[in-house]
Parts: sequence; C-alpha cells; structure tokens
Amino acid sequence: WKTMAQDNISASSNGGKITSNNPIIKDKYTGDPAALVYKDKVYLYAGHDEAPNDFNFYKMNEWLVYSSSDMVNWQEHPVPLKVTDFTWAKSDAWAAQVIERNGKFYWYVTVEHGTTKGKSIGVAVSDSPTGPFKDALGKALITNDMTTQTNIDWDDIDPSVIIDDDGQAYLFWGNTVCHYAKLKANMTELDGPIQTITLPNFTEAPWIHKHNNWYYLSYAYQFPEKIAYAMSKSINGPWEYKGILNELAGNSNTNHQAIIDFKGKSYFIYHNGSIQPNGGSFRRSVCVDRLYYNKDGSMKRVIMTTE
Ligand code: FUB
Repeated sequence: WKTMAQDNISASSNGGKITSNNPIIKDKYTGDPAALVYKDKVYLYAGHDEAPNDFNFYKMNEWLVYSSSDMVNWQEHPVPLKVTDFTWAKSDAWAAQVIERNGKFYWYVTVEHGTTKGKSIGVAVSDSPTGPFKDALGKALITNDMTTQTNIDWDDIDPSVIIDDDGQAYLFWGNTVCHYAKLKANMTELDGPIQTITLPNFTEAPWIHKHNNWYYLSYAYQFPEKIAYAMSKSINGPWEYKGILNELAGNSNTNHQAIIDFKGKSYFIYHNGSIQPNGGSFRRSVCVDRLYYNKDGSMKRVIMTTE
C-alpha cells in the first residue's frame, strides 16, 4: 500500500533545480538507511526508531522496508524482520544492508547478542526483497570476540556488503576500527581473515560501493558525525582519503549514509532528526538527496536539501 507521495528529488522548471520534500518517511521515525537496486525498483531498508520522546537512547526492535520505482513515491511493505527473528539476539535493530545473489536476498544486521557480550552481526535470507526474512544461520556471523582491536563491545556494527564483478563478496563493518572480510559464495560464512583498514577519524557506518571502476568507502567521520570517504582502484586498497562528503545532519549526532545509482542518477541517502517537535538523535528520519561525481571520479560534497 502507498503511504506517501512527494516531489523531493524531482526537477523543477527552474533549470533542473532539485526541490525537496525530505524526510521521505513522515509517519514513523527511521534511521540507518540502506538501499538495494533490484530490477526496476529501489528497496529502502531502515531501522525503526521507537524511542519515546523522553528517552535519550536508541530503542529499535525491527527493521522496515519501502520500495519505489521513481525515488519519489514510496510504498511501505509489512515489517520484514525483527530482532526476535534472531533467537540468539537480545535487542537493538541497528544498522543493516541487503544484497541479492542468485535470486536470494541476504540481509546483514547489527544486533545485541543475548549471550556473547556486545554487538554482533547476523544474516537473514529471503526469496523476495520485501521478505519475510528468516535467520540464515541460527547464530551470529560476526561476534564481539572475533575482533580484538578495541576494548569496546559495540565495535562489530554497521555491516555493508558488496559483490565484486568477479563474483567475490565482501563484508565491511565496524565502529572505531573499520574491518572487512571475504564472504563465501553462500553469503553466510567468512572466507578468510578479518582485515582492518586505517581511515582518518573513522567512527562507524562504512558503506562500500563501486562506480565507473572506482571503489568508494564512505563512513561516519568524528562524532557528531560528518560523512567522509576514500577511493581506491582495488577493493583491497590502498585507500586514498578524499575528504568530507556530507556535513553534520542537522540535529542528529549520526548521519549514516547509503549511496546508489538508479536509472542514470546517483543518490545519497542518510538520516537527520528533522521531524519536529521530537525528532533528534534517537528519533531520526531518512532523507534522500542527489549525489554528483567529478570527472576524476571524486564525489562532490552533498548539498542536503535542508541546508
Ligand atoms: O542506529 C544505531 C546506530 O546509530 C547505528 O548502528 C550507527 O550507524 C548509528 O547510526
């Protein structure tokens, strides 16, 4: 069913200027967007921010999915995945990303583990981009004890996944330290060691994407978060730091980006805290703005339509 129609990301008559109707989801608080282009649609996945107005931390029990064929009209689908779908998890439907392989959809999620202390990454699978999704493993794919570079127990968060042109899949994730590892073709097992990437002021939220033979690793930079990025000709680096891609997102201390190409245009999807009077860092809202590349492959700083 349709929940909304709006004209952000539409070209107006005054010279193609982008007009905005951000945030794109107005009837719920949504954070940590990830987007999947599949066939002729975009599927937008987001965590559902459910923190009461007087509660100043994340309260997130489920993820949501929306689809669009024009980036303007978004259809909400039934809730496709909840923390309770992972029997080994306790709470915290934090950042996640979906990818398709051979007609199956794999959803990498952050959750709080029920027995191993700290955040873990799980994977759910479905035959449809809108679900329903089921836990693929019955246990975590990444647990807090697999990475020892920090003494925090929320360092294994924010998975981002890519399948390279040669069919090799990679999972990137991390808080404070950026990790990555190969995935086997079954998409549910690591295929080799966990490696780290050194990036200036890396906080969290890596997003890996490829565009015209360049690899891009964007991430949340400092805290409160801006989004910065690095570029490489190889997915294994070396990564060249390229600077700030997006400035602070209004009144949210996180910013959490996804980047896609769809029907010949590029988009930067992120969250801010723009629904007033109660929006903010724990009651966030997904927004979409256009992204532009320079001739040398670098990305222009995003102009948020709230700026
Ligand atoms: O939504 C919870 C956490 O906030 C995410 O995992 C981070 O990326 C930040 O957006």
